[in-house]
Amino acid sequence: MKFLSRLLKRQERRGPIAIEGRRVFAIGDIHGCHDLLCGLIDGIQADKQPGEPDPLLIFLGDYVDRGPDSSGVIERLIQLRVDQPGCRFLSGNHEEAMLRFLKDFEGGLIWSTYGGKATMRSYGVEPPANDDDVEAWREAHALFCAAVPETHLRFLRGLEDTIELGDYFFVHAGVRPDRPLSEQSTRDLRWIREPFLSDTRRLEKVIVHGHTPGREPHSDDRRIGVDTWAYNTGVLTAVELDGDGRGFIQARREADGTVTVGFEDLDEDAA
Ligand SMILES: [Mn+2]
Repeated sequence: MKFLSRLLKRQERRGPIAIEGRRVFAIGDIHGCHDLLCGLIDGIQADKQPGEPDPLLIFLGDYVDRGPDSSGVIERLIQLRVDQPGCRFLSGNHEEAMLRFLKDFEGGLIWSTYGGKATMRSYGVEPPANDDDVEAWREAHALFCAAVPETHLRFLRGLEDTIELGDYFFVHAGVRPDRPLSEQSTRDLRWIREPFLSDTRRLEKVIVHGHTPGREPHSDDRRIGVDTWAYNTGVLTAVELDGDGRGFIQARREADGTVTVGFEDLDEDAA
């Protein structure tokens, strides 16, 4: 009986699980920080134990814009999919905006105001100095379209909107709390902030997301937010889901430009 009661207690305390027997890492908004992405991937790989299956890597979107090397980030992610088949990639609102610009430059011009210029430079195209110079923009647009490789376009067009694993639901931005997870709009999944962030109702699954930056990652029984504003703070964060345990791994750019990686476990109560 003692054994049974202990077993029941254990079951009661069991938290949400993504995949039994395999670690899952969900990586937050990279925004052109190629060095932090490489550091984080190396850190995750170095932590792999002998005999352990490859962890599943889920990228939460916003690979491009603002930071210096969006093109390098996409190239690294494409390579990663070759090295570690099974990695999964969500679309952020910034990938949506970049694709829109590639398709329709006038409709997509707004993209240049929220980080797109840095992305153009990473592909070797200098954006016009004057935002109102439509002819210069038309020219830059043509150069940019020619500069983005077909492999990058295929990657951007193949991104997912949601990933469901066990008790977890992975999205870029969040979900509308009064609507079932199966009936969310693409717009909300990629753009929502409130009422998702502050709502207190439990959702069908724990939502893992990026999009809204904070100095520290967020973790409670409704949601895990891992956007730590990499292009601004120099810290890129991923959450590690290991059984019903939860922790964070961070790649940090030091003052001398080197990148260090550290793990941080959350105790069960905090999780
Ligand atoms: Mn975003």
